[in-house]
Amino acid sequence: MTVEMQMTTTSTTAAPDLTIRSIRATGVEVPMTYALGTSRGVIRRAPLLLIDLETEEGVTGHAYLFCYLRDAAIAMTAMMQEVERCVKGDAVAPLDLWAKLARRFALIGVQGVVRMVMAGLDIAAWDARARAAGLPLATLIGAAPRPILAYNSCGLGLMPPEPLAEEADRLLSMGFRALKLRLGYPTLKEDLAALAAVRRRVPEDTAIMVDYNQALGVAQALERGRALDAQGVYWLEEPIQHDDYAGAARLARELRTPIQIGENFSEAGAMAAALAAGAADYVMPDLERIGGVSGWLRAAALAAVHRVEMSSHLFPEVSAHLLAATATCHWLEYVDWANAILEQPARVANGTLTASRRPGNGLEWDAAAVERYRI
Ligand code: SMN
Ligand code: MG
Repeated sequence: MTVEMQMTTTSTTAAPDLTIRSIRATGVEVPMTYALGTSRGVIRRAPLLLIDLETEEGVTGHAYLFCYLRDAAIAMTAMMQEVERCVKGDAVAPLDLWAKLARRFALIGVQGVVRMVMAGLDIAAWDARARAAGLPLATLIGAAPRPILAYNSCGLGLMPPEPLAEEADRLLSMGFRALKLRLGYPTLKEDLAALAAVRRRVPEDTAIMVDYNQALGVAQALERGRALDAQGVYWLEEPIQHDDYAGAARLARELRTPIQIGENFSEAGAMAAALAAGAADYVMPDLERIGGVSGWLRAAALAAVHRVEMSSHLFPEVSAHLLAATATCHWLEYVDWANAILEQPARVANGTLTASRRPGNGLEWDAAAVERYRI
């Protein structure tokens, strides 16, 4: 090929450079179809922060964050204004943006809501690049949208056995064959009763993951874990404080049920420490805590090297793209929380979710719904 031809090829296939014009953050609080009663409190409405990254070139990247608390959405909106001041006029280059902001926020620390808004920018930046390239995000990062096995993680919070079993039955619509049950009742007996009630109601081959949301001490986790070992639970999630890797390693060694952790990994470095400690059989990083798409890619590489199955935490729409490009792809956590404000909610078929095939990550706001639920 002549030099001239090479240049022509390059200029027609490369995505145009993008420059940040503005970042808009909009807090909404949407009703949830099923309340989420965890051992750490009940969530009935989902506070989300919608992010629009506008570029000088006219492409807009989208992302949303889950804020856990309504007031956190307000704090994160303010943090995002500081992010905007810092990166306005910069190229939409996610790795460079992360590095610049990590320097800017070194003193306050890249953690908590600071890290969450940085992840929001990263997700929106990758979306803008994928849109500009005319490719689904999964394709831009080297894979393609494909059906990812999902479990229904809506509901199944702490409640009496009868309504719990009813809810489990309803959650198996759309072809789901896997559910996540929240545990951490005051007694082991109640944990077992909740599990038994769900078991009795659902088909025998239904996978049941259980999540303690860090409710137990190590000794208690050993006791309850041994009892659960006889119950065929698919995984035992966050039984103890999330960053007690020595304790989790002991559980992983002594219990038969696989230990699942990861929604609290703070960037891939925390996941590296957890894996080095033998603290998990499975991992499930959270998009906004692991550092957005860029952080996810690092975590996926780490999981591949360690040959550990990796699942997602929340954000099913974007996670479906990322899991498609994850070598040790395991389960997608399905929640419907963003459906209320999305123009095209993620579609579940046959218990699987396939990432959007439109350019970008597929997130598009329903403007009327955003107005209705705006904080
Ligand atoms: C969870 C998710 C979001 C809010 C609270 C609890 C839970 C999960 O740990 O893994 O889905
Ligand atoms: Mg969890």
